[in-house]
Amino acid sequence: MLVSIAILTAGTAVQVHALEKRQSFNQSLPPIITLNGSTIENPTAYSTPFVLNVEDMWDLFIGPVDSPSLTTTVQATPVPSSELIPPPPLYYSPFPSGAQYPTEQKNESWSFPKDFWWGVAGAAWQVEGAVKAEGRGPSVWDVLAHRVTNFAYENGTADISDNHYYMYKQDIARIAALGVKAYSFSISWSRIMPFGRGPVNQLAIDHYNDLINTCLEYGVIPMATLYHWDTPLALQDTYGGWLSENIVNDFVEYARVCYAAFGDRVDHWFTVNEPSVFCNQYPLPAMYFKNFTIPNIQQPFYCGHHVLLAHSQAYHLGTSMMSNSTIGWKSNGGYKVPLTNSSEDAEAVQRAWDFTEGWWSDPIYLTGDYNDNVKAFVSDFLPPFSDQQKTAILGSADLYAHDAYTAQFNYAPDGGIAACVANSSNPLYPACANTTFTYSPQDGGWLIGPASDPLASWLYKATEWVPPFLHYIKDTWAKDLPIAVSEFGFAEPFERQKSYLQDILFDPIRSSYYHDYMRAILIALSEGVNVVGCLAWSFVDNFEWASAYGVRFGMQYVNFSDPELPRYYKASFFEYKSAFDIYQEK
Ligand code: GBH
Repeated sequence: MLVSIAILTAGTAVQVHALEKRQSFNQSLPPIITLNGSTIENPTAYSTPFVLNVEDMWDLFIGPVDSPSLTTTVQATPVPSSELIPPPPLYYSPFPSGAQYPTEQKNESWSFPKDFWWGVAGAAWQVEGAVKAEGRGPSVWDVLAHRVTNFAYENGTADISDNHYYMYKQDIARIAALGVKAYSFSISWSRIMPFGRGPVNQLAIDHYNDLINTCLEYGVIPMATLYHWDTPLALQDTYGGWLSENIVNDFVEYARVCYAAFGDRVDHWFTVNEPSVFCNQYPLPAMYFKNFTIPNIQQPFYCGHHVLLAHSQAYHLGTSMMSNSTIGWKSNGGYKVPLTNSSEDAEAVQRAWDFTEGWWSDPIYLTGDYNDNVKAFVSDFLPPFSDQQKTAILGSADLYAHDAYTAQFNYAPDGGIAACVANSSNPLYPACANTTFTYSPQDGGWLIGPASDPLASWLYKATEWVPPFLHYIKDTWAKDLPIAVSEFGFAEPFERQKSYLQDILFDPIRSSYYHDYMRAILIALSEGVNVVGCLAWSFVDNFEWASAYGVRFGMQYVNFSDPELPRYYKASFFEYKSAFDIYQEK
C-alpha cells in the first residue's frame, strides 16, 4: 500500500501551472513597451517551476481536512428484523385511494415490469468522505467548500460526510435488506487519477472493485456515473477544466480506465451527471483557481461544447469495449408549464427546454447539433461541430435518463422575449425564460405543490406533472429508446431542525412524494411510456452541495453528530419499497 502511494506521488507529479500549451482563450498579458521603444516580458506572466505531488496540492490549495473516526472498511452486519417493520400508514390508503378503501389494495390495471430496476442513488463527493484517503487528489469542490467563505451552508465540508468510503458494505447491506434492486454511485475521478490525467491509483481501483463486488454479492445491480461534478483540481488549474478542449481526451482516457477495470461487472454507465448544472457553475468564484479568461456568459457554453465531445467519445469507446453495456448520461430539469396561455409564455417554455434539456438532448437524440435558439447564441464564439463530431454526437445514448424532481411555470421576461434576446445584460439572457412556482393570480395564485425545504427553493412536490413529463420526453427525444428517471427525491422541510429521532424518521411530505411519484410512473407505463427504471435520491442524508448538511434528501437519516455515523430508515423508504411490493411483476 505505502509503496504504491510513494510511487504515485513521487514519480509522476504534475506540474500544475507551468509548461502547459496556452489555450486559445488564455490571453497572455501583453509585453511591456519601455520609453526607449524596446519590449520586455511582463513579469506577472512568469510561470513557476514548482512540481507538486498529491500531498502538496492538498496542503497548498485546500489546507487541513477532517478525518473520520473509522478509517478501515467496516464489515456488514445483518440488518435486525426489527428495523424492517414498516411505519403505520399515512392519512391515505397505500394504493389506491377512493371508495373501495380499505378492501381494495391494488389497481389491477397497473404494474411495473419484472425487470424494472428500482434503486437508489448517491454521488462520490456527497457521500464518500475520506477525501484524502488512499491517494485521492482534490477536486474543485474541495476548494469551494474549504476555501470560499460561505460557499457551502455553515461552511460545511464533505471531508467526512457519510464516510461511505469505509461504510459501503453496510450501506449496501441496508439497501439490499429492503429489496432495492439497483445502486447508482459515481466514481471519483481524482481518486482514480489524482491529477485527472496521468498516473492511475490502484488503491482507488481496488476500492470501487470491492464496492461493485459487494453489490453483486447482495444481488444489487451496480450503476456507475463517471463524473458527478467533482472535476479534478489539477485539470481546473492546468487548463480551466471543462472550459478547455483538453478535457475531452482526459475524460475519455479516464473513461477507458474505468471501463477496463469495472466493465466486466458493471453494465449500466452514465458518462456525466446534469451538464446543465455543472456547466452553469462556470465561472467558478474568482481568485480560488488559476485564472483563464473567457467572458463569463460564454463559459457555460464552452463547457457544454466539451461535454458533448467528451460524452460522445466516451459513449462510443464504452460501446466498443463492453458488449452488454447500456450507456447514457443524466439530463435534468423540471417539467415546464406555461404560466398563462399567451403565445409569449409558450415561447418562454420552448426556450427553457432549448437551453436546459434541449442544449444536450437535441444534439444527442435529434440532430447531432445545437437547436436554433442555442445556436443563435453560441455561433458567435464557439467553433461549429465538424461533420465527424456531429455523427459521433447523434445517437450517443442507449436510453434517455432524466433527473426529474419537480415542475415549474415558465413565462416571458418583463419587457418581452425579443427585448431580452437583444439585451445581453438582461439577467435572464440568453435563455430569456422566467420561472415561478406559483400559479398566476387568475388561476388562484397557489403554489404548484407543497414546498420542500426553504434551502431547496427549486423543489416543490409536483408529482401530477410526471406523467405528461414522461410523455414529453418520449415524444420529443427518447422516441423508441427506453426512459429512466435517474434521480428524483424530496427534501422534507426543516428536517435539520428536528432533534427527536422518531420525529425525523416520520417524513410525511417525502413519503407522499414517493407514493405519488410511483403512481405517476405506473400511469405513464400503463399509457405506453417505456420507463425501465428509477433511482431515488438519496439512500442517505448527505452533503447537498451549497446547502451542505442544511438540506436532507435521504431515505435514511444519518446522525452526523455521532462519530460512528449510524443510519436509520425513514418512513419514506418503506413507502418507496411498498410500491414495488404491490405492483412489480414477480
Ligand atoms: C441533483 O440535481 C443532483 O444530481 C444531486 O447531486 C443533488 O444532491 C440532488 O439533485 C438534490 O439536489 O439553488 O436555485 O441555484 C438536481 C437538480 C439543479 C437542483 C441545480 C438544484 C440549483 C438551483 N439541481 N439546482 S439553485
